[in-house]
Amino acid sequence: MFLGIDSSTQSLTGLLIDPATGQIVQQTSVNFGSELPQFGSPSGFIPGGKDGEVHGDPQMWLEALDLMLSRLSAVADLSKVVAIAGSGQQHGSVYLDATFNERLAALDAAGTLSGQLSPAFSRATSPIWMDTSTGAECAEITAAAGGDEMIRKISGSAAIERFTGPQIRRFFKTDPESYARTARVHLISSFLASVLAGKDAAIDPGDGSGMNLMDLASSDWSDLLLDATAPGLRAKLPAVAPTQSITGTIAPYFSKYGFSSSCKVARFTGDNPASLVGMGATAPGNIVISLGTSDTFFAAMEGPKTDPAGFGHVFGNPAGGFMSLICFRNGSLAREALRDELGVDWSAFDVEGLALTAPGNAGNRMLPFFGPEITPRGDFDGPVRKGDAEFESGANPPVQIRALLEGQFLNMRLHSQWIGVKADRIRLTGGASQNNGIARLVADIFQAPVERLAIGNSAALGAALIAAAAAGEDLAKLQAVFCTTAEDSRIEPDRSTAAVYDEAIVSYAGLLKSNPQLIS
Ligand code: ADP
Ligand code: XUL
Repeated sequence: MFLGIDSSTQSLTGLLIDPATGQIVQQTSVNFGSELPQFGSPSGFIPGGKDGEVHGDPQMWLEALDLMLSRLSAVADLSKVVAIAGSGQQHGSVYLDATFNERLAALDAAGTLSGQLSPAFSRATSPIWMDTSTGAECAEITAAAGGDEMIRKISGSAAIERFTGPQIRRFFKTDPESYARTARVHLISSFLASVLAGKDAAIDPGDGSGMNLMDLASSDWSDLLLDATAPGLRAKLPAVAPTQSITGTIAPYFSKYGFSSSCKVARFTGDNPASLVGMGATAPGNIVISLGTSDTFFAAMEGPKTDPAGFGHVFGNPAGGFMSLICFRNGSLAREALRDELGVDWSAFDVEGLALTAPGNAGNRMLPFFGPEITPRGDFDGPVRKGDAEFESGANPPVQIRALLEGQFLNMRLHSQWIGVKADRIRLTGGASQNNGIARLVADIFQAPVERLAIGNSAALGAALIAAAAAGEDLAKLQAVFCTTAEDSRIEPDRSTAAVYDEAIVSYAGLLKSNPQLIS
């Protein structure tokens, strides 16, 4: 069997596959907010950060790993696991002092991970992808590296607030002593891989390309970008190594969950690159839309093409080559905010709720941003509504809901045009993908068929497939078995709505342009 672990924004999941039978053997999740309330992170991050700061608690991720493995070991024989791989929410970083390696090597099964490793944190909390506090650092890095286009060409992305390089620079500026004490900066993915292997793990190109530090062409750190970011940074970073490769064997600590001492720990990657694998989309042809805490839009890419507007990214594709990715911060969090504001449940967002209104929403439009947005960049503190008086006053729930959802997917269509491929087929994943009303709307707005896979957690599945591939199994063959679409899951677009949405995208773009909260 192979184990995939996904440490996402709101939960940590373990998923076991058996390639011999083509079955998912078990999957189990730990929800950070509800199951680990002692960390005060109801949505997976520490609320109330100032000036755009959003941090998570690395102790919480360690507790969740112990808890998930103890649960999994109660229902599955983990001695049969040949290899483990994993994925983490991207861009988030963990800061460790010089004792980290010794502590990893000395892990005692009688204690807990967080109890034994927390003293090695040189920064108590970890900035995560929702953090927008590094505007000044992005400008400084851009100037020092020779401009926007240079950074984009080398790393695949302009300097981006949530990316790890700008976050590291901010730490260096605000707390230089702790930065100096930091011997290792890990991504969440490589941090968890290090813990499982009991030794320092490399970063893979899929997650490494989300740092504004890696040279896409060579898959190594760029000296120009390192120097523009913070002093002495190369020595603080792990190496970059291919996604389908092995870090080492599992640390003896984990024998308490039944793992064999020969179990391998493969490379960990970012949740989106892992999801590309788990959605069977590593070769060009499928576009994936993931509706998790954030909404993301991604696809395998023939060659590295960057977004001239600076919002989209090029990441390493775990199967080789590249992938495009665009991230929308106001994904499920905005849908949840409107749902709670209106006092309705998800059924109001589903087919029946949407049937109360017509495609195009009679011209009522919403900029669907309930908090800061990254695509496009803007300091929104609530949605912007434009339409008839009743709508603008916030009344009439069905019209509000359609305006939010149409706004989200028009915004996605508008900001994915730079990739230059017409979607032949969209594969939908993430928590909100099970909502049939939302799935239908995606098909109509993109005028492309939408499919959903039989398995919901594509990042954890992708990680399990990466583990198997790193141990020598054939990835494409495994994808053909595991990445199958659910029976009757295909939704064809309603062609009669094409003209409505072609018009809607123009009026949406106009509303966006005229908005003063947008940051250019
Ligand atoms: P992440 O991996 O980022 O933690 P998930 O992919 O697990 O997130 O998605 C979780 C989110 O999915 C929930 O927070 C919720 O907002 C959303 N969700 C779950 N069910 C529905 C539904 N039926 N309709 C719309 N959204 C839903
Ligand atoms: C991608 C991004 C998010 C996180 C959390 O660039 O910031 O999708 O990976 O899922």
